[in-house]
Amino acid sequence: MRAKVAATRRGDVGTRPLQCKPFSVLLREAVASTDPPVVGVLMGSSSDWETLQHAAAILAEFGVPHECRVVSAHRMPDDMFAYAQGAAARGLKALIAGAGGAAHLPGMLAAKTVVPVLGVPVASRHLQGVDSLHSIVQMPKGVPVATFAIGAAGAANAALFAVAMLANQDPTLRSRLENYRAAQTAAARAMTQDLK
Ligand code: RP5
Repeated sequence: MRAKVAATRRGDVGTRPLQCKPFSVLLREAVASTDPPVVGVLMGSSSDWETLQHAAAILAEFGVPHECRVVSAHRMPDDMFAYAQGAAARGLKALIAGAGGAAHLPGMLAAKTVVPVLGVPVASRHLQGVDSLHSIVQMPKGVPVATFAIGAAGAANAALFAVAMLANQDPTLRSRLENYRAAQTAAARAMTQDLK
């Protein structure tokens, strides 16, 4: 049991090990995937990758085809609008969008597509991401952005949420998600033993 718990803490869940690769390799693989992406992982800057790579890692673990792009709301607004406007036609089922500071990216993407947008507040230097959180979560009525926790946990949970949405139509994915949850539960139950 302890070996299984240790494995789970290392990142092994379900029947397959989580990928533990350098950011650069993971990003290159995600971008280079030949399968049509069903999830877009978007960020306002490459400096957000440290956070958003946790979303990409989860999608890779579950075998969900995805693409990772820098699409800045304020530095490349035309590109951002073009991406959002083409998302549904390209077969994207969810957009995970992370940004920091006055984080417009998730809300502006949502303004230009009906594909669900999952917002990830990136921790900012001066306000530790509280500014990002408020910017993303406080969407006025009519254009929702599902908002997650600040930082890596939020990025991972946004990806798990995307997996859960896709699993509604995909029994294989649902089974993987159930295995993931079961492994997590087993790890938590075994934690008491480690206190002794
Ligand atoms: C936002 O500004 C990005 O999402 C990033 O979190 C923040 C800082 O960007 P850089 O100055 O690091 O490029 O647009």
